[in-house]
Amino acid sequence: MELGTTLTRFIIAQQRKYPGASGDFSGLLAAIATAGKVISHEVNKAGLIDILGYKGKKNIHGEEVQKLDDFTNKVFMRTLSHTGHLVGIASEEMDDIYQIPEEYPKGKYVFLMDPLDGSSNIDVNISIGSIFSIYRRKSQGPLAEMSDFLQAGRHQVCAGYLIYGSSTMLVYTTGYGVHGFTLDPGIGEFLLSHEGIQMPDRGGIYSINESYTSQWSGGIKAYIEHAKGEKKTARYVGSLVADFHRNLLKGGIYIYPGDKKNPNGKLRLLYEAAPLAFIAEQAKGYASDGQTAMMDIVPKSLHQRVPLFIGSAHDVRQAEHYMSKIDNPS
Ligand code: P6P
Repeated sequence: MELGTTLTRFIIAQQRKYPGASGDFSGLLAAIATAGKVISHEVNKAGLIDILGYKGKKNIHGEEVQKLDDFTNKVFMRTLSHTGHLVGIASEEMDDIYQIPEEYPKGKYVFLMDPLDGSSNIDVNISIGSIFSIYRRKSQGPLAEMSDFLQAGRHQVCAGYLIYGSSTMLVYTTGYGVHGFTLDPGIGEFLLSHEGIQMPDRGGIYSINESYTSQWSGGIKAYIEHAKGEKKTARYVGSLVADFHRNLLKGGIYIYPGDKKNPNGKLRLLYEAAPLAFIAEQAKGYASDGQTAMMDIVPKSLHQRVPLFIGSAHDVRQAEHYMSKIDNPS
């Protein structure tokens, strides 16, 4: 498709090209795009209308100030609840699953999200993002059930992220490649800017927080030394979506490992690691927890954490090799 194609036109063309591609996603992706536009608008002027900070503060309009995480969560909930495609929603910002209200039409999918990842970076003007994942429900009844959400990443039907940076982009996959759309705020449209994104098999970048070196396993220490020996450069923004997006386009590996204190690391399986793993694999990259393919891990709980190794396939496999050789010698 020619660059500059609108998101809507691209989705319709995809449906024609791939009979398996469901038309349901056009409604869902349109709602996600709408949420992305609203959030982008707020994020880009956050410093002005003081929507940063914590609940209980009043802004210049005397309105209750919401944490940006709460604000973005509400924006997604409002735009997605009415689509008629969902039966339930899960979010990093909500302890339990949310049932689509009786008065709204319900559908056959469940939606999971980290509505605003990296929000601590917003007040220093560093790119942040929203990550989402969509599964077909397994249950049949009137209400969503936990089993609809606790599915391995391999069963995702759609995954993507919005990145609010020098420009706002929507990047997603429905299993037919990875495609990126850049928001033209002048016309309020997401326009095709990156069709069929493919991640280089080897990258020149490693992303990890080296302040935790003393807590790493011997295998991770050895791999990072190897990466330095290969002259990979260090890039770590402190915002997963920003680090992932750069590595997706340029090649590289992002690692958030488990350690002695937090054996499962910090990142969430269902709405951070699994959706980005779907994108990585669709872009010829790879993701694992250091041993098992991220897409094959069956979640046991909604907010389960998992170590994350994601990016260029060769680089992730090499990190796994160092860990199996040093941390788990057979
Ligand atoms: P640390 C942000 O809080 C986040 O979830 C990711 O976006 C980011 O990569 C990571 O945590 C940063 O964590 O421990 O390195 O500050």
